[in-house]
Amino acid sequence: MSSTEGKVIKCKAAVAWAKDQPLSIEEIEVDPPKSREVRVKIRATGVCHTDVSGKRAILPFVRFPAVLGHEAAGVVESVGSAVTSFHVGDHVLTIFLPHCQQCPACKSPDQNLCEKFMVPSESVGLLFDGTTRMRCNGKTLYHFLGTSTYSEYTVVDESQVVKVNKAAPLDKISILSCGVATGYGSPIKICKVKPGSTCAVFGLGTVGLGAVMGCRVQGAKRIFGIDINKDKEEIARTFGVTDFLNPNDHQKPIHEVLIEATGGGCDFTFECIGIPEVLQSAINACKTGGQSAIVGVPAEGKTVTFDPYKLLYGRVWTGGFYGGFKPKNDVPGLVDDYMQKKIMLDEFISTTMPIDDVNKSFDLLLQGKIVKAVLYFNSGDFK
Ligand code: CXF
Ligand code: ZN
Repeated sequence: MSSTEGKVIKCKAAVAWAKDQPLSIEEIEVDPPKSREVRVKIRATGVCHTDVSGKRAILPFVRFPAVLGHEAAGVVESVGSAVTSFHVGDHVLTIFLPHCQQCPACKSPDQNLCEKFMVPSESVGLLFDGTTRMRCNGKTLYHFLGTSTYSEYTVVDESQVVKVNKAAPLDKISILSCGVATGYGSPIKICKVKPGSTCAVFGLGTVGLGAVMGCRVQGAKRIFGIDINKDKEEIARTFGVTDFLNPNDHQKPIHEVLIEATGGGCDFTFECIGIPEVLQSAINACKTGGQSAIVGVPAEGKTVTFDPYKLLYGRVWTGGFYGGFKPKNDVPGLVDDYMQKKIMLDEFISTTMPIDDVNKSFDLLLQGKIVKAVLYFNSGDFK
């Protein structure tokens, strides 16, 4: 039993008071977990584009004032009365995609879209019982994606935490909580890339580099990496890109360049940004019978137009959240793969900084200067 169990905890958090405002470092109050919840001490939390999009309110999943952050690793501080599968001191990742293990999707081996993920708009920012666990100066703070990891302590439903190997470094494995797994799983679980394939990955941020890593693990022969930031070439090659293309260096649309370079199109393409024109380009770059996966998340309300003949000629347009992984089944194995050096994680992390620098990390990400920033609350943890 921890000394804080059952009590309200006062701790540091980055609060997004309103759309487009810089986050503000505050002392907040965090309630104890209710019966099927877990209170986690966050040790490391990654900065994902979805957090930046949350701040800008271009996704439908945010209600202000909010505690953003969803990609994190931490230690269980206390558990609710009905929680049996977590104990104080367990090392966990928080995951935006619930895994209730009871709904039809969770029971199916081929689907990961837990029905708890389908939050009606009136429930945005609330935990599953329709209430919140955080306040600042008497004001209610809303949760983000059920996780809110830009707080030193957070309360999460038991379906949104996964127990992992205690020997694994929390700062490194925190990034398996969203971006890396989202990219890495897409060639493995969503498209099931075949050995010898030709693949193209559009957008070489964390998700795109994760997808490159997945293509390589599946035995792809040729992996095109596409990004308008020329500085991405070097890191992309370390992850397995064989051919780097910068659309700004070409007169023709990039899908035509790909069709020419491959003699007819790619077997698999992955759009890892969420821009409608790029989504079109990715389906256009597939050969007949090829597959294109939507992995990046477009802003709310964006639509794509496409030529139906692309699909009549046997192309498959697919997509999915969290790389098709089922969190409780797959995440412990991903952590173990990292420990056994079967997957890279360190190479994604460009900078590790205190939570106080959260706004700086958002700016660096938007400017394309970093791949992944990991934030921490206690300087002693990773020094
Ligand atoms: C997002 C995808 C859209 C729903 C919220 C989470 N994934 C990762 O950032
Ligand atoms: Zn994310």
